[in-house]
Amino acid sequence: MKISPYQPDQSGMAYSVGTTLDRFINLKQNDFPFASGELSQLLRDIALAAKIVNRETNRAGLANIGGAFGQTNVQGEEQQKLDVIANIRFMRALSKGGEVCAIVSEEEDAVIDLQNNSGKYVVAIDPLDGSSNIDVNISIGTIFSIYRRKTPLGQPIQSEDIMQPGKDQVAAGYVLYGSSTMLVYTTGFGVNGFTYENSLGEFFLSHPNIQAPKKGGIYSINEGLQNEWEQSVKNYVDHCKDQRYAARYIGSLVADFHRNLLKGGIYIYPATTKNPSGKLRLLYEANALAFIAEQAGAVATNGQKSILDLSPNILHQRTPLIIGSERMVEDYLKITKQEEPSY
Ligand code: P6P
Repeated sequence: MKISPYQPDQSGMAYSVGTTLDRFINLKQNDFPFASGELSQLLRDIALAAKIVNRETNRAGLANIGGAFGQTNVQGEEQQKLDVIANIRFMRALSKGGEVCAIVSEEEDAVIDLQNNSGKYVVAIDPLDGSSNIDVNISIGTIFSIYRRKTPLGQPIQSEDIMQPGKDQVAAGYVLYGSSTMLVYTTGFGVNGFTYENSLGEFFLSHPNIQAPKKGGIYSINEGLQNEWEQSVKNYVDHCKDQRYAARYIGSLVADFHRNLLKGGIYIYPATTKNPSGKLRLLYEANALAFIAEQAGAVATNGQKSILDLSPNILHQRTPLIIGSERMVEDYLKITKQEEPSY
């Protein structure tokens, strides 16, 4: 039986694998009868910046833009040259695109007010996550969340427009600069993945309607920090070893998350003695991946609550992150006895 190249999505809309991102965005915009096209344009703006960062990343070793920038960011982390370049590229694309009023970036101490009081959207972004891997040619990524501003047009208000819980995201995604470059995103109607064709400068639909396996055999955690974990986390990792799960930890969140999303697995960055609130940031790392995870049938928690239900109190707030296949997160919660799973 000939297998149709057409894959019906959750809205029943049939589209072919190989559809360009631009055409897909237009098709999906039709799912929103009153859509003004502004979110569509914002997604295109992000894709444009991703293409540019992809080019910069691919030529880093040749263009002397690898290595350290010589400054530290608000996190106290040493900025790589590409961190700064990626931040500039996304800021510029979002500013010129005209749909955004404010940006929260891992690379910026404070909220960037774009002085665009007609912009309806707020973007929280980690322009280049895992950048310490750049110089050794290991996959890195961009992570982004999109919110509608809560206050009427005018200067955005941090407490209202910026500090929103993850459940209020209107879209979220990541770009994985790996053996191929992919953009994976959701607008709340499923998760779709697009692969970049360098020779054409286009993203093409390659992974329609991504569904995370309910079970998996991969666990991702930095076992070098074992002595900094609570005993309950050690108990879960021992469980993974008893189950003979594969240990896979790239040190690049987007790469670990993407593999676990497609193959089934769990990524854990728990509280440690050095980072008692966890290392990963709620606004521009955990929330976006949690939205994608839940849209793909997976789960994301801080050990006590769903990530998407956490209300941010500070801009660069950190959180423990346990994210991946539903049954594996369920086992984690049972074994660490931190929360009765409601899945
Ligand atoms: P550690 C990279 O700095 C990052 O934010 C994630 O991409 C990655 O999963 C994690 O931190 C690695 O942290 O402490 O294991 O080196």
